[in-house]
Amino acid sequence: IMDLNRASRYLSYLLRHHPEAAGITLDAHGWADVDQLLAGMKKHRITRAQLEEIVAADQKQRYAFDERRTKIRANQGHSIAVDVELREGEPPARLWHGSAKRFAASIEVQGLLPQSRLYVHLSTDVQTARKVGARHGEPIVYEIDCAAMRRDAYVFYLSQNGVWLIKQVPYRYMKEVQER
Ligand code: HQG
Repeated sequence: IMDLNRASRYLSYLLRHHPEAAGITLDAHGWADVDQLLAGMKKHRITRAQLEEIVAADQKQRYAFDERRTKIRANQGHSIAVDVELREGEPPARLWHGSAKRFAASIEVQGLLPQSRLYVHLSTDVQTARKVGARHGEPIVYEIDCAAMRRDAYVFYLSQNGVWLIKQVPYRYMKEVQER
């Protein structure tokens, strides 16, 4: 299990950020050839069956096979410019974003920006947002007024694995959630 966990993290790294590390390329829609990927995963050798297991067991459903199951891609989270054919969606009235306190001053000026990724990632509850933020340091959580953003014609996307994504969030739609 532990080994597959590490292989899964490496898979994220390859399929979202650095396919060249396995000597492979992604097509315009983010797809990698499964055989080439397996052959290129020299640091974490896994079998086709183990790859299937990682994809099926992934808690966040981060990966998807194409219909013929010859190609695989990450559903979201990329830093490289691929078009994973995100659908636009009508978000709930409020969503949350978890960050680190050390980014707060910058966020108050710039709002939320995708930084190294293609989109800003939003969470559907405060607890999840706090966990995401804690990956970067002492967490800070913001509530996003999605209803107001929709009235102002901002477009939200929902990834295949249910993550809300947006290009940016100006600070005027954000409110810090006081921890209790
Ligand atoms: C921050 C995981 C300064 C932003 C998680 C975040 C997530 C700013 C950091 C997913 C800023 C970027 C994504 C600004 C935003 N000034 N800092 N103007 N705007 N930031 O890792 O949201 O397990 O790229 O708040 O669950 O932390 O990998 O984004 O702290 O859903 O599938 O810049 O990754 O999912 O960090 O995480 P990241 P994230 P997986």
